[in-house]
Amino acid sequence: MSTPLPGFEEFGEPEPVAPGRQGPDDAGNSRTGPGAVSPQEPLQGLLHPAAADRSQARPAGGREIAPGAVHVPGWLTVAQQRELVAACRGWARGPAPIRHTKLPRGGVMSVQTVCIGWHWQPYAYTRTADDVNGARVAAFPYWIVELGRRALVEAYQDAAAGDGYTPDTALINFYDGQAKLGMHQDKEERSGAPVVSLSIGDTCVFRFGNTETRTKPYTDIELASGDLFVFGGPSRFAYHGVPKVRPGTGDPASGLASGRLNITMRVTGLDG
Ligand code: MD3
Ligand code: FE
Repeated sequence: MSTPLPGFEEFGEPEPVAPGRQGPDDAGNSRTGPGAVSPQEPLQGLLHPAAADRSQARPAGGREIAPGAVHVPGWLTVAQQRELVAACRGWARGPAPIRHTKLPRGGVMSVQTVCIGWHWQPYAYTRTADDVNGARVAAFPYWIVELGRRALVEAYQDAAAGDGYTPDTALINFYDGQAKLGMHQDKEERSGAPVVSLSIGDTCVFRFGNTETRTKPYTDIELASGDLFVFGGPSRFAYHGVPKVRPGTGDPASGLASGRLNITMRVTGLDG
């Protein structure tokens, strides 16, 4: 008998139906079969620029924490958060299910991760999830590329900032109330293109360090549901981590009853 992954029970729970929706299959997607809500098109298209209703969102532009590192609180509307949560639930089910990543020296990460586009396993990207079930990873949908470009335009307040930005992988991290992520650099990508991070659910303490050491100096920032963070330029290779999640701080209207979801899109610089 298999033991459910801690935290996955809540993450895998079907979200309540939003007011005004007929039901979970109003876009023709089954939420129970393989690949359910793993949409090449988001359910209601709210993540497409043309369809996005920004009236509930914070005005664009954010705070520059360090050169190239920009935090935009409240960037995603609640409706967009729900749509992203639904898509992430689909990817969490497969083709390679979400898991606690095993580290080469025998450790296991408290965070649970599922990847799209490319599969990340410490410390390399592959097209198949060899440390999970060997399945080929889910395709990276174009609507996420568009979302990433719009994130750069709005964070950097530069209409051209998204030009030529074509992320090809995303790591989707789920944190239960106890999960943490130690200070690390992301350097498996052979590209200095920015990383776009989206947070949903419980607030966390995000620790943004420096490029030289995994210790001080660092800046602690709270990342809440709907927040965008872009890491470009010299910040791209800075050490960072998540020392703490604040359980119970998220609004279930995001689609997540508990825990924290973080989506980071990246350019691997790999082909094939
Ligand atoms: C700065 N994730 O997946 S997002 C990761 O909240 C990761 O799950 C954290 O660190 C999370 O690797 C932090 C912010 C983030 C992500 C990637 C970065 C910041 C980054 C890569 C380079 C520099
Ligand atoms: Fe990271």
